[in-house]
Amino acid sequence: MSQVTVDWPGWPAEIAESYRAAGWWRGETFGQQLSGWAEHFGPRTALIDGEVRMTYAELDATAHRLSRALHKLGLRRGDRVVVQLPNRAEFVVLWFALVRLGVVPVHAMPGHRRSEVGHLIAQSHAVAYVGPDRHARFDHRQLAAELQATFPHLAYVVIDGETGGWDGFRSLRELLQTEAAPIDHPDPPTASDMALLLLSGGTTGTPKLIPRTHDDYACNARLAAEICELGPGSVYLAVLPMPFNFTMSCPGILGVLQAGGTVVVARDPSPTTAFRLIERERVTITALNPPLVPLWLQERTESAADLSSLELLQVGAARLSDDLARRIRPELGCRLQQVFGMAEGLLNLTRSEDSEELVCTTQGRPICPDDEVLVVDEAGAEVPAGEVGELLTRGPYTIRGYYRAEEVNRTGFTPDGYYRTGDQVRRLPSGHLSVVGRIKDQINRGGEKIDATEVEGHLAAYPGVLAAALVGAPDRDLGERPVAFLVCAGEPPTVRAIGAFLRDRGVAAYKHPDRIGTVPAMPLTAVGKIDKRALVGLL
Ligand code: J2J
Repeated sequence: MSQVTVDWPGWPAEIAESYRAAGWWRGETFGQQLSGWAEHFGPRTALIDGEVRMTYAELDATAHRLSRALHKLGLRRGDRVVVQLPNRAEFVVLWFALVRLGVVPVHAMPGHRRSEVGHLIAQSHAVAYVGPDRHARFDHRQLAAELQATFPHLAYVVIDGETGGWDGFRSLRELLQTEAAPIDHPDPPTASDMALLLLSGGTTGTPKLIPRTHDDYACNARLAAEICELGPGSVYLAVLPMPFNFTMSCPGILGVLQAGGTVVVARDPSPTTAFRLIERERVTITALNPPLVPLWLQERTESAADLSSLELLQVGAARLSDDLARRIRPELGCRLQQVFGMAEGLLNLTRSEDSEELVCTTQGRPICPDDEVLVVDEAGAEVPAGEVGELLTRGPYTIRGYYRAEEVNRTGFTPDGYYRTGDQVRRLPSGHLSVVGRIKDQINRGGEKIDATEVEGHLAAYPGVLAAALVGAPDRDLGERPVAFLVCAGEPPTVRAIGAFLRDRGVAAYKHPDRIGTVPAMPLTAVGKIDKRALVGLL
């Protein structure tokens, strides 16, 4: 019997039972976990953001207070709320306040604009949007007003900062200060409920939402924390965006908190800020994407900051070159851990006991003994050991299907529940995976994923563009950059003109092509698809 809900396919009942019996799923919601942490670690520091320092007891009490205020506002178990906050303590407090109510945060990235946030709201049928007032020279109140005009179901807008006189917008600060009465008829979530919705990197042109349950997400964070040997003395610096799965739970914020450690917020990802915070707060672990690594190595040669507390540097989200990997320990004086993860679930980590060679040349191995991994050829048959194929996976924290996406789920997963990652890997006898390529139509811009089909849809709307294809051009700093190939009637547009056009359409800046190429006609493959390999060959 399959545990099927209308919105998303869960795990088959007997498999779910086996995950519970094995102890991967512990039946505790994040609200219950936070209460438990507050009991165990009460006076210890949970969260540091600039001059703000919160103990576990304070984090728990503040999240409780905000839960009550949000309930009073009208939010109820099962509602979805799009959260778009840059790195700050309020993100953590709000996240726990929502999940404790059973309200589902939909994780938007700070760089997302009208197109992306609008899709998230439409797809999740969100009732609320929470954003900053302004961030990175962008006014999120203006965006929220446009969104409310477009989506009648978007009943509430909550702004962290000045509401600026917009009609009906609520201030997060005021909600945090509200002393609302205890909730009359509480309707708390259960651990098998969807706790949050993450955004997939996408390949199909329409964004896909990833439903993660309390049970499976807690398993993800806890196992990662165990492998990273986290404890009450661990201090984690959140450099990458906090809503990113890597920063949230690999082990990230949730892994550190369940171990009784401290999360330190970096409000910007610059190495200068990070080095200052590492020295000041005696940070022991942090996580970067590959483009930040050379910046850190450079800063190390110029900065007198004391990094001696830093034990572990995690790097993931895109392929780290073996050469850069080998420089980390000698130049930064800390251990490297490679991280190959995905918001859909499966997480691979290198281990402290791994040889230097494995740590520098592979992307780790799965964190759970019940993670099932297959490496298959185009026909779906397993390839011989050591050969390259597509990675398929299922396990206790890997989804069985996207949220409200029945059609995509039919092709994105095998009939027996494996997620087709679209990543090409080689598996070593030790179980370590080496990521060698990708068969999905996605560009990985230094860790930021771009759905080629989605951007092509926008480009095709540019006046005079007859056909458009977005490809990844190899790049020394970012690994890949997006390049648009266009077939044009008349004069081709400039990169600037395309950038302005995409900005007007509300497309996040990281998706804008860095270069434009023109072709008289798109090269086609034997089956009549655009031959992207041939286009990359033209670069
Ligand atoms: C090569 N490609 C990688 C790596 C991810 C931890 C870390 C990263 C993510 C993430 C994450 C890679 N080498 N080390 O969710 O928990 C590419 C693969 C993968 C896709 C997933 C986490 N690490 N990738 O990056 O959902 O192509 O998650 O399928 O954003 O990133 O992207 P995303």
